[in-house]
Amino acid sequence: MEGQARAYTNIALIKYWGKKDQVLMIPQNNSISLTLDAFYSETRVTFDSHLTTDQFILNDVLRDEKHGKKVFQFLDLMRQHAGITTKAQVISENHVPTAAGLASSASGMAALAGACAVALDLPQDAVSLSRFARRGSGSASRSIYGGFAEWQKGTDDTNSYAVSLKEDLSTWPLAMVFLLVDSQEKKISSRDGMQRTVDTSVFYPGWLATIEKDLTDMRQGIAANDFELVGQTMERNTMKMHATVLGAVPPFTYWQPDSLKAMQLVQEQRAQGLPCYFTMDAGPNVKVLLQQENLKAFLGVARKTFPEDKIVVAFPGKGIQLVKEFNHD
Ligand code: 2P0
Repeated sequence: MEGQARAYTNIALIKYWGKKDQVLMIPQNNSISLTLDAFYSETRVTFDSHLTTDQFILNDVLRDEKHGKKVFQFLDLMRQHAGITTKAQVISENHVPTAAGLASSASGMAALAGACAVALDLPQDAVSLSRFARRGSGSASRSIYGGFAEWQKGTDDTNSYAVSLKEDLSTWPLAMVFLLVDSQEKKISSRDGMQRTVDTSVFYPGWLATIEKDLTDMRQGIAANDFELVGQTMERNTMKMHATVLGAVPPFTYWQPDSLKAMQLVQEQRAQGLPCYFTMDAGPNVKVLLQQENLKAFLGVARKTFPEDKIVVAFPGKGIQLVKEFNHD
């Protein structure tokens, strides 16, 4: 009853921002992402009848009930699927570049879902894995696939899952540069932030009213390898997401002064003829989408404003990898 998986993180170009059902993790809108190679999670799970409690070890540290809550809840769900009560040990490693300060529930929960599916002999096709991963963390549903994926919101547990839009990007070399901004304030988690926004933001109806147009444009841009269309649509979508949180009660923002500096850098470069666009998630870091042919020029400029250790380059990544055979050394 052992399974192991590796999953890469993904960044949403069209954001998942709001749930319809907080238990089943049914989102308010479809989202579209790019899986990246720079950050990944490797997880091994062992269901063992000798264990009296679940154990979660992340990056060599045993996590307590509070810090392991999402993992333990996910194990309960997988046990239900398998019809067992056996406790499990989860050993997970997040591979994140030094000083990046990035944690990812997307790669972590996707890897855990894959490892559990192997260990419990549950279905391991992409749709089933995406459905399992979604229950751990919404964005994890998209990390099953390499390249571009779309999480189709669906209406219930069976039809809310991600599908691949374009896995092979060998004819369209893209890159994403992370400009890492230190957060001084206590973070509002994406889960709490999106719920407060759905419940209270006067701008949330505007988000929902315009999302279909963003999705249509993004799908068209990806299908046609149209960098401008993908970039413009991504940037306007992230700006709208961040506008909704200003209308929440009480209002909040994920931006820090250096986030604005990074956004300005991108817009200035674009005005000077270098095609690049930014996106931001539930935190202050800025992620810049580029074509690889412009990477060197962009990095040259970025290094004048941001220290080397605050710049991380990522390329499109692969889908989930399941490991069925174990080496017990
Ligand atoms: C996304 N984010 O599409 C959006 C954009 C943050 C901003 O998915 O509550 O950790 O576990 O489903 O997946 C981060 O939220 O939230 C996220 P839960 P999750 O990537």
